[in-house]
Amino acid sequence: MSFNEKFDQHGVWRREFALRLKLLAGWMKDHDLLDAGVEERLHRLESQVRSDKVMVAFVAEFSRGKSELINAIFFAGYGRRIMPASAGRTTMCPTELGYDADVPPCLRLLPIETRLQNQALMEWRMVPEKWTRIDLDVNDPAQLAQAMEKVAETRAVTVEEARLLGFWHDNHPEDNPRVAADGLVEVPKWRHALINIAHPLLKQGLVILDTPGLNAIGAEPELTVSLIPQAHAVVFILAADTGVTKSDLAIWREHLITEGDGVEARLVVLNKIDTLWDALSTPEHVQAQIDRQRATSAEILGLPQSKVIPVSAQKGLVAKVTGDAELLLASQLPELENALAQGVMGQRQKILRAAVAAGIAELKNEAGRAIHIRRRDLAEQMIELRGLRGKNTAVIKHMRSRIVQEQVEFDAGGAKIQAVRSVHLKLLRDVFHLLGTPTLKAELAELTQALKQPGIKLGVKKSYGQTFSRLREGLAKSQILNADIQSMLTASFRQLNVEFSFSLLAPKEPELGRYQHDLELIERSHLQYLGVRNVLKLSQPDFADRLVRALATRLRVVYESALGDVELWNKSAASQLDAQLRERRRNFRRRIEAIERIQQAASGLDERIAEIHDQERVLIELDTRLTEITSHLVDGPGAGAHLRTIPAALERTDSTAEKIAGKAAVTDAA
Ligand SMILES: Nc1nc2c(ncn2[C@@H]2O[C@H](COP(=O)(O)OP(=O)(O)O)[C@@H](O)[C@H]2O)c(=O)[nH]1
Ligand SMILES: [Mg+2]
Repeated sequence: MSFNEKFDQHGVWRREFALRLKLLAGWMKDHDLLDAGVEERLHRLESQVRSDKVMVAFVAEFSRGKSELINAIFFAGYGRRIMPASAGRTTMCPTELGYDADVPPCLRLLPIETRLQNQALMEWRMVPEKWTRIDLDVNDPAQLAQAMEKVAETRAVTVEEARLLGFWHDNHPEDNPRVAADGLVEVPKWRHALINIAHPLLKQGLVILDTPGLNAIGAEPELTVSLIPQAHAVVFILAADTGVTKSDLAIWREHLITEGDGVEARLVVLNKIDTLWDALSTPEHVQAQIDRQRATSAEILGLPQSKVIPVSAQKGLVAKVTGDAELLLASQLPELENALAQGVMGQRQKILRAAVAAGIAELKNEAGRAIHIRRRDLAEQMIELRGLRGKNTAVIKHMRSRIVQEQVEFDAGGAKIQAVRSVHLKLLRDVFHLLGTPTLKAELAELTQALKQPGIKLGVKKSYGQTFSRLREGLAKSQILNADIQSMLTASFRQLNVEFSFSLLAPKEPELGRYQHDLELIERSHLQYLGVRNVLKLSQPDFADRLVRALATRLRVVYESALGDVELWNKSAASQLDAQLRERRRNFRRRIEAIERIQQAASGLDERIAEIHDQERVLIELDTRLTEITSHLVDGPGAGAHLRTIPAALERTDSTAEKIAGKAAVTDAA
């Protein structure tokens, strides 16, 4: 299966899932199972699946064939080159291809001069008016390709300007651009490009990042410390005609080597194998030469040979456009696509599905608990009513006043519930403080200060180390606080359960360990980046500033999602309390209503008992369906057959169920 097919399949699964989730939400609402905690969880699941992006980054030195490979893998369907990829017309700025339905098809370009200001790239994304916009006509591949040529534009500037923009380094003269006769040097005109087109794969959440060569990557710290490490797959490209050059190796070492997690997501491609094709040699001889190149490249990069995939992007593109199956096979492009599909997409799917399955399990527990409480209340009422059989009016009247008395006592106990709630909130406030933006800002302000000190270059590792150990400490502290809150909740819930015969169960506390892991990855990517030669760039104050800003935007994402987990946890605890209070109040009302009916008519008792029987049956059915629907939800793609059975199951209306739900809604409003 090719990457495109696998990605498509993933998209189908996501759409089906979103649809099923919507049906589930509607069904839950109809049966009054949608409390605030459940709703929040549904909402998160939906946005997690809907907004799931898969980013594939192509990183290499100039002219290795990144853009050509992108054309061949993703855009062959347009019948021509979309990304400029011909000698002398290379991408000069990082270019992201994606799809955002809120923006018309367009190319947006951020001027290179924005580097002189210190906002992070992430922040520039929020100010669309600073970008130059060119509308794209997706039905006109020629116009599309012509517009894309913009990413190859350059500007001539003085050496001083080039230095300010980050393209000139006195300590690395060999990497500097050539000075023309007029004393000017060529630098990219644009800093970053965003391409928005409704290509089928992009529409489903694929984001492709095409990067220029080493010089431009090095000047944009955010690329190295944020975009590339966060990509789900990074394709590093070598060319068979050049082998591994010094600058290839520099990119590999400074920007791509990762230990642990990242390894699976790295693909190394040996492109341009067609340059080794030779009509005068036997195919075996050519293959032997390709194998030799492959082995040498793998050895230099320190990888097993199997990790280097030989292809010809150019022949692959031509073969796809002309429908030449034999050439496509020879280009070996399908092997690369397969590796992307299995490795990258397979991994991504697994992760997303596991997350979704965990969320659904929690959802089911919470909704299941509500059903359980209702059943228990009915059972108790049943005992109460059976006890009234054959009793005279005085006993019935006494029963009524007992229920009223119970209700009064319950309402008086409400203060205890309030107390639990306010202790909970008070403790949470400390966690919110630890994980909040102001705290993070303060930590990073210290780092900025440290990096700005003259002569800091050697102490930079230490400053990073200190900042990150403080951040880790903060996270660890939040985790301890969370554990305290969890024990408090467990104890108070147990007590409330005894006192009010509730069935509260403290929801699972958030697992902050994975955010510790994120911090480690972020620190490592920064240190690796600074380790080799970029540390010298820190003598430029604005470079240090840009670096910290890049760090801040990445950390903010981590902290926001940690905070989100804590909020969800809090919401499910609070909404359990709310739900049980509400159910109990409703229960009192029902019991009193029942007694009143019995007082009014002799047949009232039997009628009410029959009703409770019906309601019990409905609840049992509700529970079965909840299990059914939630287990279908986590099925794999192509489980469309299940999807079709669900709406039917949901549509099957049950008059008694409706009566209960309807009645509940009315009494709640009262
Ligand atoms: N022979 C050959 N040339 C290729 C291949 N892929 C790319 N090229 C050429 O290499 C040059 C640079 O390609 P491009 O995609 O722009 O490289 P980038 O700078 O890495 O994006 C262009 O002239 C391409 O036509 C290939 O597989 N075989
Ligand atoms: Mg290019």
